[in-house]
Amino acid sequence: MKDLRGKLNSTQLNIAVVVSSFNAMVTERLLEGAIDVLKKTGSIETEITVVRVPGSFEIPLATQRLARTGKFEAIICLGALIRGETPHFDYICQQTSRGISEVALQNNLPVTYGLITADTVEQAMNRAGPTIGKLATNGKQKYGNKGAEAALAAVEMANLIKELPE
Ligand code: DLZ
Repeated sequence: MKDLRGKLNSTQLNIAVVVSSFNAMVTERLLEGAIDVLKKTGSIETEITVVRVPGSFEIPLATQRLARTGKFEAIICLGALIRGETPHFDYICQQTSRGISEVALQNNLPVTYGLITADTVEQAMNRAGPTIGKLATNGKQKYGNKGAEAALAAVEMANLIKELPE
């Protein structure tokens, strides 16, 4: 029996992070969480590329351009969509999510989803909490950090995909 699972080891993996500047108070914390995980799993600074886009809607295009370079083993997408008074939120959420999954499938590349979709800023901030190392010291974390989770998934998938048939 084969039981395949990607290692949580990012040594010598080139990984890009595409992060939206909209709701930066949330997305900067997601970025911090993602970088923290990459460093803890073995990445060095020169192997990490951070690309900033204006809003979540722009994430798929930037991700596609990076994917097409063939230089990255995985791409982590980070954004924070917070519901307003109009249906704008729903359109951006749908298109962004669809775009991100299309880039992954069309480029045969692990592209992970570190976007928060929330009704309030408070809900979003709760999901962009201190990362695992810091959790141990304050014990208050309830909902985790979606950036850290997306980074872990990217590392695991980058290693797993090497083991899977083309
Ligand atoms: C316009 C907009 C709105 C209303 N809300 C968000 C949001 O909650 N999160 C986010 O990442 N981006 C938002 N944007 C910006 C769009 O993603 C996009 O940048 C603009 O519509 C320009 O294409």
